[in-house]
Amino acid sequence: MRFNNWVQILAYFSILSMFMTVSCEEPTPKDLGNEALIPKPVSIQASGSSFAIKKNTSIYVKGDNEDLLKTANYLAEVLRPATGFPLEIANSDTWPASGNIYLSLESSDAELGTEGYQLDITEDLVVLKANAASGIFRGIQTLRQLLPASIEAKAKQSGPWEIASGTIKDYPRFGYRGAMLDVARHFFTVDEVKTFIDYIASYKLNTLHLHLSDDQGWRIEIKSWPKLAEVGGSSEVGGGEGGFFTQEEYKDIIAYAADRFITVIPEIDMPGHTNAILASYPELNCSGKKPEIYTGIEVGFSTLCTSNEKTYEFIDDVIRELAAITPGEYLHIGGDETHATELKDYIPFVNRVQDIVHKHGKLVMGWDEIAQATLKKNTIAQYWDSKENAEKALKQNAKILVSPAKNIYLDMSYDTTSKYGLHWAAYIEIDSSYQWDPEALVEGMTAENILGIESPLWSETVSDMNEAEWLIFPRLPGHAEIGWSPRDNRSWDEYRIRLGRQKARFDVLGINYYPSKQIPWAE
Ligand code: TNX
Repeated sequence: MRFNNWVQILAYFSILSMFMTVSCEEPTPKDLGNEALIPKPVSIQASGSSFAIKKNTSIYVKGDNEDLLKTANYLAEVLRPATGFPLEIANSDTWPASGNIYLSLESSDAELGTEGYQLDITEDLVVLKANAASGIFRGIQTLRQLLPASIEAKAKQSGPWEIASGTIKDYPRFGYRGAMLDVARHFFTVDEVKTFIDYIASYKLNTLHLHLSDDQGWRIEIKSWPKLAEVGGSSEVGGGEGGFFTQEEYKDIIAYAADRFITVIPEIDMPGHTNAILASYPELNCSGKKPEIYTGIEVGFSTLCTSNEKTYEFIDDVIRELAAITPGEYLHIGGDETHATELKDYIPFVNRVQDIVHKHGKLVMGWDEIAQATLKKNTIAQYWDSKENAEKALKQNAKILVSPAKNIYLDMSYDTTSKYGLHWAAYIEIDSSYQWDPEALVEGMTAENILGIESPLWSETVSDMNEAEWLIFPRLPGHAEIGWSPRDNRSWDEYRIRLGRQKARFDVLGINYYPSKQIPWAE
């Protein structure tokens, strides 16, 4: 190009700059199919463009469903800190004007169930549809991951806040996707439990199992047996001060979880794992003697006195109080590793405790050993170790919650150099924590009799959430994908790359993750 004079040069550059301003307003081309989403959605159709959240973007909700409004508020709270935008919430019965986000419970797509969602992203609008607010909430987690990782920051960031365009249709493989936190071996504060809830919510899990009692500590206030918290709550592994949740604190945890469409299942482990109970109330010990408070990590040495009527009065009181403050349908009765209880005593004990739980209006969940007893209707056996017990449960037509220690235990070390974790079941690197399938473990254990999967985090070796994060991340996202995504869509070679691209999110959130060499961590 040749310019003959300054006027021409100026004219050229001013037209060019005008063009550039206009083109900056043009949506950035983006590929929805190449986003690093975990868990991987059921189907993605990319349309090659993008939507941008801007300072005047509002979140519109259709109708006045209270739960839907809650999800809109949650979305606004997720987006406000980093964008610095007001993201007002408004009501609209028709699709809003261009530039906005629309949440609607009018999906008319039965396949989505209660947790599925459809996300339609165009240059003009983001429309998130579901059959229930729980589906909208799960879809919001997808939306979060479609935004730059800096959206997770607590302070204002520069943006731009672009979301690749296209359509995602998504729903879970299993109806139950859980994680367990052992607050008994080491106590975790209410705030730490809430952080854990936020982590599991971001990967679309829907159940938090709280292991509230064990040899080393009792963690829930029971008004009719106050020494449980006073004495039983005063210890933990390693001799720390322990702690317990008051009933009000427990309700606060439940409400926080419910706002994230997560159900809490409390566990009172019995008849074994009960040293903290016996130290609080020695009359529940067959010897009547008060045992020493226990701060080690052995298992299988304690038992409630199964032949003493007082034991069942105790259990009745505890279950009654717990049932009254637990909205979920299940109570977990433990039942594992009862090496100090004879089988002839264990079986009638488990049978009787199931009746007590039913009397207080709840259903029973227990570790796989309970299948040695007669499982009552709707009792769930949690398979963690024994195939034989899983088979016994299946023979009784019980459903199984799948938590095989050597695949899914979050407390197993990664390898011999791991600073936290145990390794009695296995060393579990990221590949082996991802490459297994719930339906390929036990003969006859298939989708029809699998309730879902759960990742237990036992806390013998971790004393706070920062340490726990090192075991949780980066394995939990893979478990979430096993529970949510269709089996045939999963491949380790592709997954490890997607996981590596979550690094920026872990960093912004300040997560203390294990930087496995198996993963190509993206800078
Ligand atoms: C086995 S899993 C246990 C727990 C331990 C865990 C440590 C299960 C039902 N019982 O008491 O904390 O191993 O990995």
